[in-house]
Amino acid sequence: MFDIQEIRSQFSILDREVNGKPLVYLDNAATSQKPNSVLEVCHAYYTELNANVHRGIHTLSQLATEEMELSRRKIQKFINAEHDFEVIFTKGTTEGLNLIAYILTQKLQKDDEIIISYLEHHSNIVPWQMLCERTGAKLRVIPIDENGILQLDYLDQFLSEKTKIVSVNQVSNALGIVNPIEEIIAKTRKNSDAYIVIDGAQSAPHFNIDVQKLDCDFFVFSGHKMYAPMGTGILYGKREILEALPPFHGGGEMIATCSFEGTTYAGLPFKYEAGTPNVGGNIALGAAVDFMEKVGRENIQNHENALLEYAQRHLLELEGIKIYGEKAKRTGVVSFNLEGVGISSDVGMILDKMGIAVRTGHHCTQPIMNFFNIAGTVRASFAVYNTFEEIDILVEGVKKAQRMLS
Ligand code: C6P
Repeated sequence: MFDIQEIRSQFSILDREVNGKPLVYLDNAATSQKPNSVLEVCHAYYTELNANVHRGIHTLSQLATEEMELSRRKIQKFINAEHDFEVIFTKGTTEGLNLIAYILTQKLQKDDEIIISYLEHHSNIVPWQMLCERTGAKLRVIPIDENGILQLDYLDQFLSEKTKIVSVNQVSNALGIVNPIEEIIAKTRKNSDAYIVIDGAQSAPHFNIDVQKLDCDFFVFSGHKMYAPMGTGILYGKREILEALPPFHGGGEMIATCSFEGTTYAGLPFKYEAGTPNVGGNIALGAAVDFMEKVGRENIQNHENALLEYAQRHLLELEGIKIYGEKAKRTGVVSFNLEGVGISSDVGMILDKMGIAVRTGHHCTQPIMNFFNIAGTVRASFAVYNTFEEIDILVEGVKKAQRMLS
């Protein structure tokens, strides 16, 4: 049973007002709100359990370690990883992608190639550009058509023995387009030995993820976009790949032995978890997974798809609105501009006065904006607690913005 009011009652923040109006939170692709169960786990951690992990013989340290490792196993199940030690705690997607780009440095030579797509977030562009600078490798970019759909013919052309990395997102944050990663992975496996990296920042909050079925080498996502605290994230990597690659950060917990003559490294996952982790956050990420499993990921996806369909249908009833990626398969996001309104933030400010939170601007995807020859869009993005009434309020807000700005 999917009871939206019961779900909303678990998010205290949804009761607040903004600018004298009930909050309508439609900026979930930037970060989702957190259910009380997650907040309670954070509070309980700091009031009852706080200790460093994997270091102490004392009771609190042991309990905190057990809780964090339990959370790792929940996430292992959540993405269907084969082993819990393939699940590495990070600060988020950005850190995960930078980590991968760093540890693959030795695997690339001058004129090797890295394939990404036009739909990538800057986090899945810049680390690869930096890797190219370090190694002399080249970046190749799968283009999009006017609907924002990836032109996979180009992938066929690009793939060769020079291809060392293919890194794409499963869902575009700017447009909500769902990319055919199964097809991309199949083509890549068939035509190259490249490492396959999936940016799951915008898919993990919405979809069932099965990294074994996908057969990707790496899969990264952020906890804060899926009901967990900020500063949490996951890097999944295949065992044999992570075991063979060098560490990222050096420091405490990632060593087996350390002396001035040299250091040997710990096994997985610790080799990639140098320093004190975000213990409370990592435990709370497990609670966020519990929340999603309890609601049911299929229920989440069905509800969000219904919201998207409803929002798109009603927004398109307005004159002078352009929805980017309108004809593409999408999830969770509607990204648009109003005719004659050059600055998306003007719309965002009017909506904010009505208590509606959306994101405006380039969404850290300037290449997409350049492709459409725009400075930015208004982006409404959905989570499980959003309602059809909230979409009605959004549509009214957009109408008001049209009246005020045209
Ligand atoms: N997108 C948005 O408003 P971090 O910031 O590390 O948690 O995630 C980076 C990131 C990487 N890839 C994709 C597809 C993303 O959407 C994001 C974050 C937010 O769209 C903040 S810019």
